[in-house]
Amino acid sequence: MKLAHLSLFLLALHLSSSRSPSASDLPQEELVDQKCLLQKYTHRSCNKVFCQPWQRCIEGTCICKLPYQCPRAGTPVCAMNGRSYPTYCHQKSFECLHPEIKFSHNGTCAAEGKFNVSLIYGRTKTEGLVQVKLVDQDERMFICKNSWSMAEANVACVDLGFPLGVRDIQGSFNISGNLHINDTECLHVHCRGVETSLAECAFTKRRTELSNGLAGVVCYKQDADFPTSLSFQCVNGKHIPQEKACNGVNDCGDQSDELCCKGCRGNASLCKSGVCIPDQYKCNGEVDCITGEDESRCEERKKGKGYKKENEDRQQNIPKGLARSAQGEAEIETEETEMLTPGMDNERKRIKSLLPKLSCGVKRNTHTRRKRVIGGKPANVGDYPWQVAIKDGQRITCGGIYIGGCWILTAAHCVRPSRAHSYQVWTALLDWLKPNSQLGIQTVKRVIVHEKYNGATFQNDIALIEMKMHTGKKECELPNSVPACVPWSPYLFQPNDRCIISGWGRGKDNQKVYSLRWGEVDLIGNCSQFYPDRYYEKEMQCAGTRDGSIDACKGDSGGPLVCEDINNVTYVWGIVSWGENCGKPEFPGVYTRVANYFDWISYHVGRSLVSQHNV
Ligand code: 4AZ
Repeated sequence: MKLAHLSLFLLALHLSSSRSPSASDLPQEELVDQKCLLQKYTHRSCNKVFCQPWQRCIEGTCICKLPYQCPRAGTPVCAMNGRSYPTYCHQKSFECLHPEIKFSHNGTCAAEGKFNVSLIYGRTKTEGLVQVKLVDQDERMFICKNSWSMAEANVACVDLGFPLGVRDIQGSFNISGNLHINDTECLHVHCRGVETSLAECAFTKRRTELSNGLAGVVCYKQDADFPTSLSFQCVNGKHIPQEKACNGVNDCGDQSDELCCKGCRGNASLCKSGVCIPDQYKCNGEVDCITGEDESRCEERKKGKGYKKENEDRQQNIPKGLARSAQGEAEIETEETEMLTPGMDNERKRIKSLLPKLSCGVKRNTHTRRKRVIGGKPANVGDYPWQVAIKDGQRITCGGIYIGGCWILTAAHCVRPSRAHSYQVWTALLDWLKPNSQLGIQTVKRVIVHEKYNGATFQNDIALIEMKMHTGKKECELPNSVPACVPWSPYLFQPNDRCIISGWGRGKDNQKVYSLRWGEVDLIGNCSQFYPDRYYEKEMQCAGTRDGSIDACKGDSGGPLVCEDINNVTYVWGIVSWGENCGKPEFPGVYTRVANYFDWISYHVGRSLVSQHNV
C-alpha cells in the first residue's frame, strides 16, 4: 500500500473509531443476535420478559393462571362480551384460557362507557379509519392520529379479530359518502400494548382542530404478505421491514422483533438480557428489563436534563403527542379534556403489586467486609449468609448454598443419597477449628442427586439436600442464614459480569484452609476454547480471573458462585464443580449453571420457595 493511501486509510479508521457507533449505524446483522432467534422468543418467553400478573412462568413459557390463582381483592368488572368477573385479573385469566370467549356476546352485564371498535372507509375489511361507538349510544367517534401508535393499533387489530396485529399505521382513506363526521372532537387513546381489547385502554375526549387527522390502520393478514430478503420474520409468521427489528416498538405483535438484540435503534434502550424497550419505560415505576436496570439509578437520572418534563407527563398518563402540544409545539389542543375511561393499566399494576414476594439474596447486616479459595480473602460473619459447609463424619468435605426453607444446593459429586444419615450441614460457620457462636448444625433428611448426573463428564453436577426440622418445629429455622435467590432465567448474568466465590477449599500451594475465604471472579464466555469437548455451554459456566489468581479449588466443590444484580440482590449463579488444576489462567474453574436447573429445583423444593417473579 502506498504511503498516502495508508495515511488516508488510518485517518478514516480513526474517525470511525473515535465516534461511538449508535445502534442505528449498525448493520442489521450486528443488531440482531441470529443464534438467539433460533429460540423463537416471544412476549410469552419468561426467560426474556416478565409474565403478565394473570400468567405464570412454567419451563420458560408464560401460561395462563387459573382464575382462582388471582388475588381476590379488587373491583368487579364487566367485559365487552357482557360477562362479569370479580376482578380484572379474573377476566384476563379467563380470556387467556379461552381467547375465543372475547368474541362471544353472551353475558348479561352492561359494559357502561365501553366502546365498540370497527374500521370504516377502507377498501377491504382489514383497513380503514378506526371508528369507536359507545356501547349505549349511537354517536360515532374517531381516534386522533397523534395518539395513535403501534401499541394502540396492535390492540385494535387484535380486537377486530386479526391476531397478528397491525401491518401499517399510516394508510390513507377517502372519507366519502354522506356520513357526517363530527370534526371538532376526536378521541385520544393510550394503551400499554398488553391489552387484548381497546376497551382496556384509556380514552379521553378532546376538542381538536383535527389538524393532525384521524387514526387509520391496516391490519395484518397472512395471505396478503410477500416476504422479501429484507424482511424480518416474526415468530408468529408475520413479516416486518428489517429496520423495525430492535427499535423498542412491538411491530411483530408478539414482541419477537425486540427480544434478540445486541443494540437498539431509535428511542429505545437495550436491557442486559438482549431486549429493546422504549425509552419511555425507563424510570416509569415498573421494572421491564428482567435484569432491572430500567428502574435503577432513577434519582440520578432525574437530575439529568430533559428527563423531568418527559417523565412527569408520563406519570399523569398524558399521551406523548399531547405532552408536546402542551409545550406549544405540534397542534393546538388545549381545550377541555373529558376522561371517558381510565384504562386498566393501573389495575394491572395493582394486581402485580399484590403478588407474593420472595425474601432472598439480601443480607441482614450491611457492615463493610474486609477482605480460602485460591488468592481470596477471609470472610466476616454475615458476609456470605447462604454459604454452608457439608460435613461427612469428621471432615468438612464440600460447600453448599442455602436457598430457603429446608433446602441446600450442592454439587452431585459431593453427596450420595445413601449417606444422608452421616451428613451434617453447618450454617453461619467461619472457622471450623474455632467455631463461632453463630454456628448452626443441622442433620439431613434426604439427598436428591440429579437423575442425569454423569460422574465421568461432570454434566448435571447438582444435588439438593433437605435438612431435618428440629423437633417440634414446622420450619427449618436458620437464624444466621439468608437464602441466595435461584436464578429463573439464563439471561440474568452475562460473560464479564463480576461475581463472588467462597469456600473452605485448598489455598495457594495446596495449603489447608480452616476459615471461610472469598474472591471476585468474572464470568467467562466461550469456554470451549479452554476445555474442548469437555465443556457443555448450557449446563456449565466458567469463571475466573485473567491471571488465574482467584479460583476455586479442592474442597470448595458444591459451594457458591454468586452474582449480585443491579438492585444488590444475590443469586446463586453457579455451583463449584470442576476444573483442571487450580489457579491456572488457561484452565478456569467450571461451575454448574444453576439457571439451567431452575425447573428441576422448583419441582423438588416447591415453586413458591424459589419463584421470585412470574409466580
Ligand atoms: C475439586 O477438586 C476442584 N479450579 C474444584 C474446583 C476446581 C478444581 C478442582 C477449579 O474439587
